[in-house]
Amino acid sequence: MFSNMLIITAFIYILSGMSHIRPKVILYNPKAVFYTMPLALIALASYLDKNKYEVQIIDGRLEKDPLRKILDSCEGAACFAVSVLTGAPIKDALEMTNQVKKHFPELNAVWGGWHPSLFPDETLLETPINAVVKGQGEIAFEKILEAIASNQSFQGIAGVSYKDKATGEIVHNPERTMIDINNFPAFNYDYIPVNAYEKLSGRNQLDYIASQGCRFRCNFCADPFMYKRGWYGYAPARIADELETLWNKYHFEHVHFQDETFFTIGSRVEAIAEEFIKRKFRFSWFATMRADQGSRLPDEVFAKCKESGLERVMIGLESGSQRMIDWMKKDIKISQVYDCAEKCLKHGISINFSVIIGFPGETEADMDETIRVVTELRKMNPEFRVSIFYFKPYPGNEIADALIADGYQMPQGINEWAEFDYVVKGSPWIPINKFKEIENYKFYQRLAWSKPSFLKKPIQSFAQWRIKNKNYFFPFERLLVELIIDRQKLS
Ligand code: B12
Ligand code: SF4
Repeated sequence: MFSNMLIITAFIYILSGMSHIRPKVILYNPKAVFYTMPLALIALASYLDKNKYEVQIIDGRLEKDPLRKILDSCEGAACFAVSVLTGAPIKDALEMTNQVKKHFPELNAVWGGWHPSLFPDETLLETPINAVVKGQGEIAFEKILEAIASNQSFQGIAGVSYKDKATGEIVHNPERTMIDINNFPAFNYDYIPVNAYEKLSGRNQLDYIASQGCRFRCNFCADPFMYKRGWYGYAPARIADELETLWNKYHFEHVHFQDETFFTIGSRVEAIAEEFIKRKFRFSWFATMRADQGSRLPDEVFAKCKESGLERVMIGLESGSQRMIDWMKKDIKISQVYDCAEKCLKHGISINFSVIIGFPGETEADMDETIRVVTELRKMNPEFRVSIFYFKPYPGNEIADALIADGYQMPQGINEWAEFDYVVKGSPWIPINKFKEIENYKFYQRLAWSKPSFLKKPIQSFAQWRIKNKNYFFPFERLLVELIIDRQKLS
């Protein structure tokens, strides 16, 4: 009698345990050179019900042997899902997915994020994955997991393209309309080892995103394609509540807002700053600002932002030539850039300007104008830094489409996209002499307007003279610095 009872109890125990077995979902972030937190995967993980799914995030940038970890984790899993940006991350995503599919052919593999959203057909055709999620991922991914759990196909799940299991054909379900992110739960950073990112990035900072999308139409950017010019931002109190909870846990000294356009609504920014001040937050913060938004933002809001810890903003200047700015549909005026810079100067806020040179049709006069404007901005404050990039067409925008129509050869297929490198030296649209001049300018502007010191003064004056006269004859300062950097790399 007693042994029967024991068996029944054990049986009930096993059954109740089984009812708690949750499908395992493995989310992978491919290797990359920078160490921002994998916010896309945190967004997906946080949206899924913890009682229903056992979610694990694996970041290729943190693991010594990511493949081993993935294969161990995929044992018995319901889905292996990867977030993929265009370029090098594709290579790692592909290698890991191929291995997963080799070891677990029946396991559903899903890719989402910017690259698969731009190229769903190619991605499905040339990889062993089962489905692609396009655009905002939270709901579509949950629906995929529900379909897997009930052994259904992905038919009809908005925002998903998939390979039909029976025919192998690619099926595109209708697009999913982006919804307000205020409907989604707070990001659960417990899914990642927050301290490990701090160590790698060298700064005790938290990556956080307070909005999704962008309302603008710049024709070199993939955002209008991805989010169809939609934008949603968290309510100010929510941002403050979440950051307060996170600060009490992690004690970061800086928050890096990863939003495309943080300053979209001036009154919202003001309310965010007021919340930070009211709660006496002790961290500093960084965010992106469009020059038109900054020039419209009242002085007292700049002052509140500064008081609340705003340290630096990132402004996409793109070009100093108004003709080029208009051509790229940036919808800003150079006067707004200066206006914005003046306000930041007044309130002690630093700026990173980002500039792109070498657009198709850009003349040398346009390039000279960019250099002139950059020089003016650099002179205003050593803390106004400028990064100059060379234009390279990347997918999902009007410029790329026009170039393709004109016969420009973009990478063909997933393997060529994996080799695609955004950070290039030069552009087919820049004459070689101009390229050399810009490379010299990039070096000397840093020297000429870095923080002055008594010892640096003569070298700085000489650098300023070189820039003014476009005289880069025998650039010994540059050669010396490059030699030291090369030596350091070798040692
Ligand atoms: C942080 C960041 C990075 C990080 C990487 C982030 C990471 N995954 O580890 C670093 C610094 C490495 C990086 C590098 C670059 N980046 Co970047 N980056 C960003 C940034 C600012 C934030 C990304 C983010 O976390 N967003 C927050 C999450 C919640 O949104 P999301 O990524 O869109 O994710 C949602 C959906 O896409 C989807 N989703 C995403 N992944 C997945 C996966 C699955 C399985 C599913 C179902 C859904 C899904 O669901 C998510 C929730 O809704 C974005 C701009 C932005 N604000 O999004 C640019 C952005 C993604 N980067 C971009 C670019 C151009 C670059 C660089 C080229 C910059 C440069 N000049 O070097 C490099 C290139 C990368 C490379 N090829 O090596 C472009 C897009 C490029 C592209 N086609 O892939 C963006 C959009 C900026 C822009 N407007 O141009 N970047
Ligand atoms: S460049 Fe910036 S402002 Fe322009 S569309 Fe892209 S995200 Fe929006």
